Amino acid sequence: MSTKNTSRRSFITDAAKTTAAVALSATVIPSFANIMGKKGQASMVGIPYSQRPLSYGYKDLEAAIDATTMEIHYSKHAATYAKNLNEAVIAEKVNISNVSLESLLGKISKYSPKLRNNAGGHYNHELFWQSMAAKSSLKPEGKLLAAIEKDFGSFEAFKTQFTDAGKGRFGSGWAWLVLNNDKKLIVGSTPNQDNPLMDISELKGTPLLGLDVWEHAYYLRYMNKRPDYINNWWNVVNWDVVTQRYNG
Ligand code: MN3
Repeated sequence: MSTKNTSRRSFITDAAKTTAAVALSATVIPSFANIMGKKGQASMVGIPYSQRPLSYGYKDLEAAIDATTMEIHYSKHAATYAKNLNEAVIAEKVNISNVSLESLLGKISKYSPKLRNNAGGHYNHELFWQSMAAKSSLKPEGKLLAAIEKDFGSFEAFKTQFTDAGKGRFGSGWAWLVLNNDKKLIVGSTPNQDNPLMDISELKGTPLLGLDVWEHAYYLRYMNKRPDYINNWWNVVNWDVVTQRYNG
């Protein structure tokens, strides 16, 4: 009884420390590029996974997503994935100073469902926020455009395939543009918070663009009309960032 209480108390203390560290690091460090940035390497020992600040305001994506949805999605849903990921890496004794988030995802089958869901949830949302911009060029240029035209026939054909992947994902999940191991661009989807970096995923490769098709991402404005959400979402895709990922 007393042992149980002690371990529970120490867990709560650890969790409180994590929460404090998140709050502290959010105040002190202006950008978390170093957390997920350079191939996800957490560069400072002891700093847990955190959300990067958005590069736009909640209202700025109104062409596709209303401000309330953005606020709840970023500050509640996605924040919870980051918080739960931090809890899970502590509980499962993952040394995040040694392991990038990407490589953790690559061997996610070794860990608990909590770690899988929240590592995926954190990675996917960070990628999603960065994949959008208030002003979109509406299509890529250069080498990425050429590759899309080569692998899908045309940019419009790619958009149709990607849209269909998002529409066709049963229940909750993500649609993806992925560079596979043969350096070919492919489109697909994953369930829940899985992603193409995970060893358990059928769709495999480097994610270049991801679309959240969970109802929490669109229901306030679009209700049951997921296709309308996807069609409008093309108006806020940040092709500069997607191109950087492709070139990288
Ligand atoms: Mn979401």
